[in-house]
Amino acid sequence: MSRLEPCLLLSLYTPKDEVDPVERTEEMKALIETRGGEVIELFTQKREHPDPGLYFGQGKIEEIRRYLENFHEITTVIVDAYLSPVQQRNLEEQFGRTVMDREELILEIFARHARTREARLQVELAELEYLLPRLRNLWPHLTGQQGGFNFRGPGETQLETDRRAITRRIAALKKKLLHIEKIRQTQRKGRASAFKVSIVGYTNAGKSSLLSLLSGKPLYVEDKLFATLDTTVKKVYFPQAGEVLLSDTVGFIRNLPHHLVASFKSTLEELLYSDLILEVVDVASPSWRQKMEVVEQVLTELGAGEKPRMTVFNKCDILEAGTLESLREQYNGRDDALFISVLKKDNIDTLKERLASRARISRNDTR
Ligand SMILES: Nc1nc2c(ncn2[C@@H]2O[C@H](COP(=O)(O)OP(=O)(O)OP(=O)(O)O)[C@@H](O)[C@H]2O)c(=O)[nH]1
Ligand SMILES: [Mg+2]
Repeated sequence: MSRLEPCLLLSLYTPKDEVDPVERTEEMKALIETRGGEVIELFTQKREHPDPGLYFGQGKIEEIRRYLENFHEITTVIVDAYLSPVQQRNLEEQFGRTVMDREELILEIFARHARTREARLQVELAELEYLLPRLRNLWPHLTGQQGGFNFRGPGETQLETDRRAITRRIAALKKKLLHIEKIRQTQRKGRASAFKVSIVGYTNAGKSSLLSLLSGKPLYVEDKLFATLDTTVKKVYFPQAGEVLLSDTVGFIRNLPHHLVASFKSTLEELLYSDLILEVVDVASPSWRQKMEVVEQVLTELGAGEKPRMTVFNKCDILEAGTLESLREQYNGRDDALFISVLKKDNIDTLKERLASRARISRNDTR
């Protein structure tokens, strides 16, 4: 077993926060674990707003610095926020450790999980766009010159060379992705007549597990965040409804880094071409309602908020019987919501019937 990398997690709470602090920490821990790290200690601070230079207050920085003096095995400090390039650099100087923010963490996970050529190109693009304003951070020993008026040291030159090379690579990546998108458009035309269902949901909800069960084909499923980054389309045959195309794609998370959203836009926009959006909710997660809101936001941003929808509440097998009962009552009589367990195959036949019935109706409508 490979050793987990010891990390320190830092969180700042401001009065504007909407997400429960415990949930936030749990999600960061899950992201860190997915990346192969382990949180040794958590430091938190309440503050009116983040400090523009250091993100945290000077006192807290001191406290963390003293802590790190005794824990040399901690090599990475992870901040549960999006840091500006300057904040990140200042914190690295203060702590003498690699400082990673939420965006870099998610980018690394995406980089590790990207399988197809398109996903790899998309992740590389997001990484380079993240890196570009941070290049200076990579050359602190060269660009740290003080006082020199209009002085351009060797670091500045190197920085310029790097910046140009990265800008060129970004342009090349965009071109390649555009080409892939064109091919996809052609494929889409070929599938225009089939009933298309897009499976969406928060990361780790059980989307791939469901697609695998419905299609009878094994798919990559793991108790990790962002296990899936590529769109997988499976043909499923439903008696009396014919062929239905089911697709599974990248999961959502709150505050998805905007570089990733931009890079994955074409993957996510596939949703717009579907006839039905099948939302999978991990109802065993304490914050499933908030996660549903995140999914709603992302769908709305993509322009898919008004698409026909069906919601499946998954992982009912690990829900307490009482909780499940009261939820069932709330959704009683709604044919667009279903309580299922992919693991125990509970209610899957009903789900298939409802999908088939939607496909049938749509087919008749278009005739
Ligand atoms: N207890 C329980 N676990 C489930 C159920 N369905 C899926 N899981 C587990 O949930 C975890 C995530 O499942 P995935 O299918 O990979 O989830 P996903 O939504 O595709 O996740 P990403 O691709 O990471 O966004 C896995 O460990 C599954 O075994 C269920 O009905 N009950
Ligand atoms: Mg998946």
